[in-house]
Amino acid sequence: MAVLEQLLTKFNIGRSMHLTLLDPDKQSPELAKSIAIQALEGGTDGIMIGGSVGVNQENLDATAQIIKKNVPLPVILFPGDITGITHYADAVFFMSLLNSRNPYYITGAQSLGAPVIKKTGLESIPMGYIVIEPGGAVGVIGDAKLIPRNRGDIAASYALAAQYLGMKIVYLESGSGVPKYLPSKMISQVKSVLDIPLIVGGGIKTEKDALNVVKAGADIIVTGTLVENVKNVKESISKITSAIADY
Ligand code: 1GP
Repeated sequence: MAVLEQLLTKFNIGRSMHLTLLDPDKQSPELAKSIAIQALEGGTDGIMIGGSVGVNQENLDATAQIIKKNVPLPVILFPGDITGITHYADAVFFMSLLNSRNPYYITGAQSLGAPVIKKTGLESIPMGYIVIEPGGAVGVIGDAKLIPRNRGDIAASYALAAQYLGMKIVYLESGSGVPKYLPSKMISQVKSVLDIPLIVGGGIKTEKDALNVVKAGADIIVTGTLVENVKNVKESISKITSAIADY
């Protein structure tokens, strides 16, 4: 089954999902494999691979290849730039940073990356990417006109525009490793206008955070920094997936 179809299957029956984000710049491919295996055992629904800084073809290929070979989960690329593409994955979030000031991050990188993706045969999943304060590395690198955390209405307008532009998923991002995940009010305002799945990421560290984000309306949550920092990945992911299992 195609990756989007798998995500939509759970979305359509009203079940929340968890994706584990691995940045190839942050650990060796071997360690990434071990984290991904533990995340699988902890109940994650898929592995995302990408990062804003330091991703190159070598570490990306090696990370995606070893995970694809050893972990029976969808492997989805989350490219920070055109360097984020490898044929070893299953799919790519073909994302446009909708609130960037720089057209490169809205359609420029996409036009450069599209022919490369076509050659790889990767499934391309059109995604509207919206960066909220504080924004982390992607806010700086993607030249985002950061949306204030108390302006869920503005985030919702961008999200609805994404849906009307034909994108299949919306990703609300507050930045990797930020101190606090997005406010519930903003998440629910965005959710209320959408018919497509809503991904929320940035600063989700505990099962309580995860539950709050899902209760507010996220269909899919992403955790990245967490798996880089904890000793027992399986246990940490398992706490999160169990906490959100009934939503
Ligand atoms: C980054 O939203 C993701 O794009 C994950 O954020 O690293 O804070 O989990 P964290």
